[in-house]
Amino acid sequence: MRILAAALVACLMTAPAVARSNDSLTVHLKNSKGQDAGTAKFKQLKDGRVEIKLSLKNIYFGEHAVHIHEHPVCDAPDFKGAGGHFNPSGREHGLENPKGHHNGDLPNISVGEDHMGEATFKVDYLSLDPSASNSIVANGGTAIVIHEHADDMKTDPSGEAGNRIACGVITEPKP
Ligand SMILES: [Cu+2]
Repeated sequence: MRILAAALVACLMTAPAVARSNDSLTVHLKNSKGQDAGTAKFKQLKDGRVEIKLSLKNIYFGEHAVHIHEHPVCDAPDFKGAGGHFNPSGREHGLENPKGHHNGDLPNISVGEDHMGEATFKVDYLSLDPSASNSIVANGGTAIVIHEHADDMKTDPSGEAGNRIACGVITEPKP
């Protein structure tokens, strides 16, 4: 009986982390012309970080800023509806900012002459848990935005990254 109770407790403790439907989600991006711009796969890791695996296409050659923006809206061609950077922690912009940085700041991605780019980031300042204060799926969600230029990692609030050239809405997957 005691063994059974212990097993049950172990089960209850581990179940939510593996059984939640929102431990991972795939976001489809579109570019300003409405073309398929690839995917961003988000995964809540066991260590509390979120992994973001980008696989981009139909994006022009060069280094591009990648941000999470505050509204779950991707309105081509300018994607202004996505609003400003996702920033529940109320910090200034830039991964190299000594005062911290927006929750939506991510490293740049390098896109090749074939207009494709791959990158994987792991960050501890985002969450897929809808009840977390830094959740990217709470309140209807957020958006992942690719910019025309690289982020300089310091200029507040935009990182001087220029226009928005691709976007994907991040929402909680339906069970
Ligand atoms: Cu941005």
